Amino acid sequence: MSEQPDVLQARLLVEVAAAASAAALEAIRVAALGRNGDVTRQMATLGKLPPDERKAAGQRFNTLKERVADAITAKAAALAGADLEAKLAAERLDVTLPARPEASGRIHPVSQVMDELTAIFAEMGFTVAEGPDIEDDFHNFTALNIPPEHPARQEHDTFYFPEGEDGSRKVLRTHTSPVQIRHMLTHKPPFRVIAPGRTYRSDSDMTHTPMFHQVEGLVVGSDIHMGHLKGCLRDFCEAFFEVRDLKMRFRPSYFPFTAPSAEVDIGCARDKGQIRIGAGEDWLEILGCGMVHPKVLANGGVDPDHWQGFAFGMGIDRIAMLKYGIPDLRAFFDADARWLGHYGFGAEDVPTLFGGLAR
Ligand code: 2NM
Repeated sequence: MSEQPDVLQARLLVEVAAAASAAALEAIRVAALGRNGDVTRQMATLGKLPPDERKAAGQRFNTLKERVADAITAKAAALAGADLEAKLAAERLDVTLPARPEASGRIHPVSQVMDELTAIFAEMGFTVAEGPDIEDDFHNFTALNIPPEHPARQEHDTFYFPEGEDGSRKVLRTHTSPVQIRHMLTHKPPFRVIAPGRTYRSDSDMTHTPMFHQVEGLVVGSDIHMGHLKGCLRDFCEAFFEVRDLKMRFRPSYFPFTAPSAEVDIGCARDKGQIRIGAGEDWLEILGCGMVHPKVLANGGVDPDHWQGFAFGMGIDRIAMLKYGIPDLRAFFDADARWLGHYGFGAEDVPTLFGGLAR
């Protein structure tokens, strides 16, 4: 015995209204309007009615079907909205909370000093260049005017890789100069770049670690001369050590890749093992520099008849120790959380020239 259309419609609308999920609503739709659903089956019997009743009954079922279908559509939309509201409520975040209040990580002095010197040189128009730690003989030595039998290859205490199939041996770069060679080979002058990064020499004692950090700089332009070199390095040292009218001296020196070459000392005072920069009568060597050798420019694809350049290099670990009074180099690479807690820097204190290099 089937239900009267009014009763059927009322029951279905109540069921639709009570559906608690999209899945329950779909089950109701199938049970009512599906191929074997209550509405579909009843409509299939309309043909058996006498012709005068058939039309009115058919219209009645069509409205019933429309109302139930509309109710289902509206309910589906309401359920989807409710699902989204529930998901949003479950994933609610308070974006005004402080960022990871439990974080206690510190920035390593080497990273801090790299950020500081990058900020200073960026202000002077330098960009940062990078290259591989594993280098070939050409970029690490030959292009830098260090021929195969040159003593610098031994002096540099190079870490060599095993011979490759072609008999050549890769090296762990002994300085960041190969980055500058790569930059010259891929860029047209004029340019100013610094190359900070890891470097490697087989040397380990109180003041040397087999891996250490260097920054080198290269400026190539027309009519570049020693005066530019001296002005650039004075500006850098005064900004980095935060000393005005810093006492500096340039001593003649030798590097295969520069001519003339110089080593730079800054004025300091030493008392009881403590070093004060920018005061006193002592000197402290902090960097090497020079005018890039014409052969090195040519090896980098830069025409030495049209362009000149100056270059410099310094040890980052060493200047970090000097600036921040860190006594033992070897502690730099011990990954000791207490050491880092003491000598490290806050991640939010990003060095800038206007906001201060270090707080
Ligand atoms: C130093 C001292 C003097 C230097 C030279 C070059 C290059 F690639 F342009 F030839 N880069 N760095 C250089 C010059 C490095 O370090 C003590």
